Order: sequence, then C-alpha cells, then structure tokens
Amino acid sequence: MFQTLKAQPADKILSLMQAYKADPRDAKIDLGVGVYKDASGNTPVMRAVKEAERRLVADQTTKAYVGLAGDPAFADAMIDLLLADTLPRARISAIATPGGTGAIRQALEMVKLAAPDATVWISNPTWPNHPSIIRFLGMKVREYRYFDEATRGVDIDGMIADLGTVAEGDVVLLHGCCHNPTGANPTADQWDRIIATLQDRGAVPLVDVAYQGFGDGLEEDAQATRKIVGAFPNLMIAASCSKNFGIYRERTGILMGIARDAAEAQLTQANLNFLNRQNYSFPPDHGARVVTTILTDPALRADWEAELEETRNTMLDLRRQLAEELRRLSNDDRFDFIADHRGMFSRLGTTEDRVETLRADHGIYMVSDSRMNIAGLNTQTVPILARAIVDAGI
Ligand code: PLP
Ligand code: TYF
Repeated sequence: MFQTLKAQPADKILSLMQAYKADPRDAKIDLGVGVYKDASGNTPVMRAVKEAERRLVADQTTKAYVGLAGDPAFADAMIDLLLADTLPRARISAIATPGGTGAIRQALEMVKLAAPDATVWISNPTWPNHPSIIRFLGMKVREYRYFDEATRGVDIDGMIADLGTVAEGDVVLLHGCCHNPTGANPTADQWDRIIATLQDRGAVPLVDVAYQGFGDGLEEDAQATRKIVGAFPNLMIAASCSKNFGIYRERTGILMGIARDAAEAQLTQANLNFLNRQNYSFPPDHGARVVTTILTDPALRADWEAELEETRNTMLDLRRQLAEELRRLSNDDRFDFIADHRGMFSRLGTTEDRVETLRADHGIYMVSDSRMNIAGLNTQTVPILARAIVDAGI
C-alpha cells in the first residue's frame, strides 16, 4: 500500500525551524516559527497556567470522557473572552478542538457539510495551512488581495474590489487580528467597508483568531470579530489558545458557529458534535481546563492578563526599537511600518534571495516570504538585525 504514496510538500515554517536548529553558529537569530520568546529566548509557561495546572493535579478526581463538544464551561469562558455580550448565547454553538488548526479544519468540514460547492476565499498572503487544508479537503479556493507591497499596509482598495466579486454563500476567511504573515491589519473604518462589502455579497465569514491579546490588547483585538459577529446571520470563528495562553503543545482551540436563532443553533451544535465524533471523538481537555480555570478565577485571570500585557508590550517595544534603528541606519523612514504592524509578525517585503543572504551571511532566520517573528528579537539583537537589513540592501 505505502509504495503508492507520493512525497508531500513540507511546511516551510517548520522546515526553517529544523534548519535553525542544525546551524552550528552561536550568533544565529531565530525569527522563524511563531512562538513567543522572552529576552533570553525561552518560551515560558505563564504563571497563571502553572498555577491552574497545580490546582488541576491536586483537585481533579477523574479523567473520564467529557462530552463531544468538550467542557461547556470552556465554551462559555471563551465566548465571553472573545465575544463578550455581542450576541445572545442561544445563537452560539461551539466545540473544543485540538488547537486553532483543529478549529479551522472543523470549520472547513462544516462548510463541506452545509455548502459543498462554496468557494473559500483567503487573503493573499495567508497562513500556509489555510490553503493547504482547503485543498486537501478538495474544496474550491480563491485569493483576495490583502497586502500592499509598497506601503506594507493593507491594500484596502484591492481587497474590497476582490471581495466585491464573492458569490452568495461563499466563505471568506478573515484574520480577526494580528494578520499572519504580514502584521498589517485593517483599521476600524476599513473593517466597516469589508463588512459592508461581504454583507452586500451574502458571504459567510470564517474568522481566524489566533493572537487575541498580542496586538493592541484583549478587548481591542476582539473588536473586529465582534463587529463581524453582529453583522451576519451565519458565520464561524476559529480561535486558538496556543499563543495567548502559551499552551502551544496542549492543542487548545475552539470553533464557534453563529446561527440565526436558537433552533438553528441546536442543529449547528449537533453537526459540530458530529464532526468532532467523526474525526477524534472527544477533543483534548487538559489545555481547555487550564484556560477555563484561569478565565473563571478573578485572581488567576488578572495575573494572566498582566503577563499577557507584558508579552504584548515587549513585542511593541521591539517593533519601535527596530523601526528606530532602521531609520537611523538608513536615514529613511521606509521601515516605519514595522512599528505600525501588530502581533508577532511583520513582513519585511523583500526577495527570497535577500532573505537567504540574511541567513547565509548573518545567521538570521526568517521565513522565505520575509516574515519575521518580532518576539525572536531582544535589545541586543535588534541593532544586529537592523545593520544586516541595511547591508543586504533591503
Ligand atoms: N491561525 C493562524 C493564523 C495561526 O498563525 C495559527 C498558528 O499558530 C493558528 C491558526 C493555529 O494555531 P494552533 O493550531 O497552534 O492553535
Ligand atoms: O505561523 C506560525 O509560525 C505559527 C505556528 O504548520 C505554526 O502559526 C506554523 C506552522 C504550522 C503550525 C503552526
């Protein structure tokens, strides 16, 4: 059987992780995979997570199966975190999933169940797993313009023009905040235009929220999603707890479905449960329980929010430092976009050759499309990177 298998394309981000590990140079800098790192390069377990895990180990009396949708308290806590009171709870269905990736996968499988002929629209560029999973499921996919190569901001006119051609019932995948890989995000006014266009076309949004709290703050980063949620009868939201709780390997995520009314929500919930059962029966529970413990305990929640805020501000400071250093060295403000971008990433906007020069000559690893993980920097490496960027003629 296996002799018929074909080689599969590697994930360029994960391949880069391997290449970085194999590089013997001491002075190498890892700006590749999207994992938060502190100034000494560690990805810490957050304090509130440690404490929640301590409590779970001490107090948990069973590891028996939970329901197909996962713990309902996890869904309630996550709906509250992301949507607050935007919608009546009765319109919202939800399943816990293995990470945000699991939520995206289940969302796409829901589209296959409900509207198998729908085209899924993705931003150009987007997180490579989006098109990869869509194609693997045999679904139709199209791209909408997103990134303005000249300004390194959102190409809002191109985006609106392309979304204006979406067919009724097509699914449009949007990054709710902190766009991966560009770091460029629509303004509030631009979101209004995007929403109006999609409403006009009768599109169904699928919002991917993997970085709530990494951009402008927990509430701020939820604003676009809340606006979208209030504007469409049907949509889905795939949220990840990997980054904002730092529980990458626990595989904790959630898929929310928004229905027109309570009856439709019940049907949606039953289909979500069905999909969990088809794919893995019960979703992972440990990370979800950690998240619920934190979000429902005021002291733990406050500590988590404080540590997340430190994390966010560290990345913002690094952005400002890098933009300033580049302005100083190049005598030009063309890199100021780095300070305007939000989230973990900024797309530098240069050629693969120059990205390769940075790797070969300076041991600086970024994704070939020139996406850098800002959290891979520290105050010592910012000037080294800035000098290398200017020397490489970027
Ligand atoms: N969506 C985007 C845009 C991402 O960058 C990621 C990666 O972290 C995810 C979803 C899903 O992450 P995970 O499956 O690790 O929760
Ligand atoms: O974009 C990133 O770097 C993160 C982590 O297959 C990631 O989202 C990268 C590749 C992948 C899964 C997660």
